[in-house]
Amino acid sequence: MEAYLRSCRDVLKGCSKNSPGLHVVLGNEACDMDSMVSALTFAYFLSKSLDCEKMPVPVLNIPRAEFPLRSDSSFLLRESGLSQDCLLFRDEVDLHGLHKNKQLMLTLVDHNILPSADSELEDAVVEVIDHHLLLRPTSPSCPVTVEPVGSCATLVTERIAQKAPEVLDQQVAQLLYSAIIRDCVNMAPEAGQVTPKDSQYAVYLENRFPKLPQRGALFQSLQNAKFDVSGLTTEQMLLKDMKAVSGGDLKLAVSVIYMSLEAFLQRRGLQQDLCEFCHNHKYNLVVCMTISFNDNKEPFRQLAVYSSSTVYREEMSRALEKAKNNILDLKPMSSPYPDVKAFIHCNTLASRKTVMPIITDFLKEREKKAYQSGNIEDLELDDDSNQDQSESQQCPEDAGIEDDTQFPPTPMNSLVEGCPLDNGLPKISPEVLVEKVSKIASMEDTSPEDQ
Ligand SMILES: [Mn+2]
Repeated sequence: MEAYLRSCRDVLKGCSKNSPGLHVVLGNEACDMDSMVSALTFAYFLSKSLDCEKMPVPVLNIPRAEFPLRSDSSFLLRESGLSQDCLLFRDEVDLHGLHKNKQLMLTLVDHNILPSADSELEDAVVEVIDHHLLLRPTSPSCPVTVEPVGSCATLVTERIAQKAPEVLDQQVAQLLYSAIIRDCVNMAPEAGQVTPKDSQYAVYLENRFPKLPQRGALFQSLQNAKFDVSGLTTEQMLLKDMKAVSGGDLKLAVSVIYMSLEAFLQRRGLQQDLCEFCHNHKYNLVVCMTISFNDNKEPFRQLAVYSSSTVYREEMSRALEKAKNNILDLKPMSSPYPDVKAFIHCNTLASRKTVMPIITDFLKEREKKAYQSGNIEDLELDDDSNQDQSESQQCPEDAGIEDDTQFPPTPMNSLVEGCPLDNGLPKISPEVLVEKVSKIASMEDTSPEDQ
């Protein structure tokens, strides 16, 4: 496999305007072990099994500089005898440029929809293999394999086992097996990730490759590598396993943090770190999902919502607390910081895969409301600024009030009815804002979703 991966780098180097181009296999932006393994092994499978005009190459969907933060993935690579020098990262391949020259085919693994920054690449997508909630409209030109299994690597194993079992060797099997064992939490049913198909293909790999490391020991070593956050800065911890989502005026980061929330909150200057993180990466909100293990090795989840804006923080917290069927079962816990709301996640089965749809629904709902009301409530009331002048920790950039100086986007209904803001922004006085906010609050109280 290493020879194949090295040849991918050579193909990229020799890729000129006249060459046929690349068939890129791309994992998701979190670039966790599952995404890395699925991209590497599926591209390798394609390279063996297709008479392909465009060379299949795996691309890891993060800049190379971020790879050391994926401590479990780099550990697995070392254990499998692969060098990270032979990998290709997102900042080393100009996907948009290739696409413009009609030199790109794209297979998505471990995600099924491209983030908005990549939406132009959509018509290059020729296949999808994933285990997340299907968000993609079906199209006859793009076969989609989406099943709610514990690991995307299970679906890749299935494909290879069915179509080209000879492609599996010890090294490829070790990559796939590790990703499955890790995502399915050592195949423990109580962790709620493993499905019968995951077990079926884990056993298939064990039977064909008896020299694979023993399950429990493998899981423990991957776990140790993953939780090895010693020496990371808060920013690196937030970036380590992060997904970004945005909608309307909100851009937020959802980070999984591998320690207890108490330990995380005890880091010195944490609120300041979060504030700087938001400023540097242009987020208004951070949701930190911590995972730690109790003495019985059972997972324990907690969650924190940070924003320097009280409105954003409260809205997001409320959306998570009120998520349908109380699926997260959040119980508030105390937080040493005014800008951080902390919760215990009583449903320990709910991972980020459960939390993300709640957040995207929340963003969609906010956008819908903003359109309906001509965006007035987007002018956020920053009540912090009146309260505590001594808050030197506050990042002024993150306070919402300066949004008032910008024109909000034209509401949809202006296309037919004329725009309520055609004459510019209404004069906003504090009284008007208070009235507006209380009106919104009372509307929300009677919303059918709340009952
Ligand atoms: Mn996955």
